[in-house]
Amino acid sequence: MKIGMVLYPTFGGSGVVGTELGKALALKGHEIHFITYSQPVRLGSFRENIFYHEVVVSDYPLFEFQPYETELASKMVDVVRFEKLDILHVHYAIPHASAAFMAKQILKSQGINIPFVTTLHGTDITLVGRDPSFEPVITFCINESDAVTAVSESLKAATYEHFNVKRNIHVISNFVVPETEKSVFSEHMRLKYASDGERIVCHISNFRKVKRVDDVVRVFALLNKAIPSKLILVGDGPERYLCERLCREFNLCDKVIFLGKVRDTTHVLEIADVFLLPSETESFGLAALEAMAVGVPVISSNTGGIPEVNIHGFSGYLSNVGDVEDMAKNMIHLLHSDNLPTFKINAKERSKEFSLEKILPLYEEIYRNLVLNN
Ligand code: GMT
Repeated sequence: MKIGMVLYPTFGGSGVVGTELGKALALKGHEIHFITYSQPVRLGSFRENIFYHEVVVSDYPLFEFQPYETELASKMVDVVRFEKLDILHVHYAIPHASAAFMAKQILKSQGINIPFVTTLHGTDITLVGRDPSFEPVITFCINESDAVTAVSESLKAATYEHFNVKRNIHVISNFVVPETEKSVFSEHMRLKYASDGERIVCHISNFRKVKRVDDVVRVFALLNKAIPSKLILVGDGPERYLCERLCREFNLCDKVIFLGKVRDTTHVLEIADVFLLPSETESFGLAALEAMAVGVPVISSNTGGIPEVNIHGFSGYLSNVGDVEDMAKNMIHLLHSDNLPTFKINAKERSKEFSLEKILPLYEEIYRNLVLNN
């Protein structure tokens, strides 16, 4: 099939899922056309069956706000027509689903019928989408999509709860991609960040409020009183400053390492002992799954879709949002040398439930049904 994949090209989870899905489909022989405003970070180098169409946004002086949605819809029309696409798959409802709807109507007027699939990822429903200024458009686009998928049961339930949506929503979980590169774990690398006997805690996010990065520092402060350890923080965003301030306040500057944005996080995760995700809300928690896939257990909040990924007492532990004492207590228990090896094995085992081989055919089946019935 010829598939147009529309996504955010940045470090966000929805862009990662869309890019990895496109790459995996291309490997299976499908022709994938990525449509977005900049090259997706996970796209990597030249590959067979992959094409990238950049949406260039005009900066005409009249526009105080650039009309990205209009340019995106026009680009979709162009790519569908001239590359003869069979289907469009848009990741994250805002504004991708409404742009796809617009493109579909334009193409219809030209005698071309193109189905589109919308994948809901999280904040498009739980935070941004619920904003009354977006709600009517989101509701309409979800109802008008030819198929809708959500990355967890929890996100599906949230969609029915907050929007006037009656249609079927397929739950297709996020997935982990098997490593193509060889592991680079080395004791030498680990010793650069933590001395012998110290544990390494890792957190990866976009440092937005919803991630509660201050809780990451608070949990680490409690842990560090009991177990000598280091905290590696990957990513950047609006709450980083707050995080840095807290580290100074708690006198932890020599124990916390801010790496900033990292393209391939696997190599950082390989030297970690535990991953910490205390989010306020999380539709799935792809970062946690990626940690588990390299054998790193997870201490997390029990919100949204996280309990569908992290199993309490098996691949890690879950606590109520904001309960930093409980998270620290669980982390101390998990990091004990009698427990850690089992949790590491379990985390990896659990991640296998989300293997690419299990998930990819579910998307292909949706595409096939729509294309055959088009
Ligand atoms: O976590 C973010 O803020 C980024 C956001 C995105 O849309 O790029 O992530 C959401 O989608 C990911 C991929 O499906 C999920 O794993 C994340 O849980 C979800 N984030 C939230 O729900 C906060």
